[in-house]
Amino acid sequence: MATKAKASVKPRFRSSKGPLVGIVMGSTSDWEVMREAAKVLKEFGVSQESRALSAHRTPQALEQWIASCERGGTRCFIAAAGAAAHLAGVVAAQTALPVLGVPMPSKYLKGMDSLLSMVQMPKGIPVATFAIGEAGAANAALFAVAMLSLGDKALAKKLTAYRAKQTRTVLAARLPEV
Ligand code: RP5
Repeated sequence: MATKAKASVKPRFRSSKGPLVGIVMGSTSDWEVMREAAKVLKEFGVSQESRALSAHRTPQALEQWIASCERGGTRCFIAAAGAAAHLAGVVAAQTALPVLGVPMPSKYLKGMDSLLSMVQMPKGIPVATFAIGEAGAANAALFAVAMLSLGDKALAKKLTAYRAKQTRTVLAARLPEV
């Protein structure tokens, strides 16, 4: 089964044909976490396509999707998987575009299996691995925005504004009375 999330608002930052960022996850069960990445990209107006495709359950469809994203002008991939999380490594094996990996929480080992599977890529094929779960999903998207900002002043401005707003929110927060 494939999940395809489309932003209701037309993204401002997009490639000519395909999504700027391809988000792939090993299962539809990962979507609750990975929607945090899609939400961040939507907030920045960056075009994305989210798909549930598995390295072991749908290997051919995964390969075809990566190739079609590349043809469409995708600039990086965010890949999320749980347990023996080889998806990000398999994506990285098939593209020279940056691959940002997000380890999914897992039932028995709480995502430690996913994290170690993903972060311990052998030398030569890198996967930039983020935190387990929602924070990792959001940060992978913010990292993608930062990379895209290198060639896009308007997007860089939005990222600076986002960070400034976050700073203001933290400084304005008051702790509850004892
Ligand atoms: C991985 O196995 C997926 O990325 C998911 O995190 C995990 C469990 O998948 P389901 O059994 O819920 O489909 O491939």
